[in-house]
Amino acid sequence: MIGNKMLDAINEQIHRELYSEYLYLAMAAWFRSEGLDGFGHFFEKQAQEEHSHAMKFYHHLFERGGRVVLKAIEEPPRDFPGVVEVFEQSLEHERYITKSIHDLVDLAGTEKDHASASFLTWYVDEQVEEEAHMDEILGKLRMVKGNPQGLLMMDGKLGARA
Ligand code: OFO
Repeated sequence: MIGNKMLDAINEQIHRELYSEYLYLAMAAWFRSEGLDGFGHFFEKQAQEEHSHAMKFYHHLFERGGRVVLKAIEEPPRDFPGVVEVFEQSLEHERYITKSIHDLVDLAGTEKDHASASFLTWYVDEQVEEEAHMDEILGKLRMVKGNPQGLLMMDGKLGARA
């Protein structure tokens, strides 16, 4: 059975992952409203991934005899200043999520919760990928420097995200 500290901390993490889903969906909606449907598609997929991250925690709590408590999800931004800024914000958000995962790993250590420590290794690895992915796209966008042709080429590429 999971301890109360870990239970509360994972419930907070479920909220963070669901907020991530909401944030990326807001970004997707903004891109689609700007006519960049490929970028929109990319962030819709990202939002789906965040949902699956939340659900993995959700099922973990039930497997450990814990109770899932869902909290209110705050409204994400409606508008974004530009394409590069969206990726800067996404990278910053992923770094924040990485820190929260590392804090959970630390808590699992102090609580001697070996089951959670083992479960969390998947998230530690996933966050390396999440940050690298956003960083890579950000790097390309900085190279493109708002050039419409380059932007449309990237829109086509990101629109193919499976
Ligand atoms: Fe769930 O990794 Fe992104 O936020």
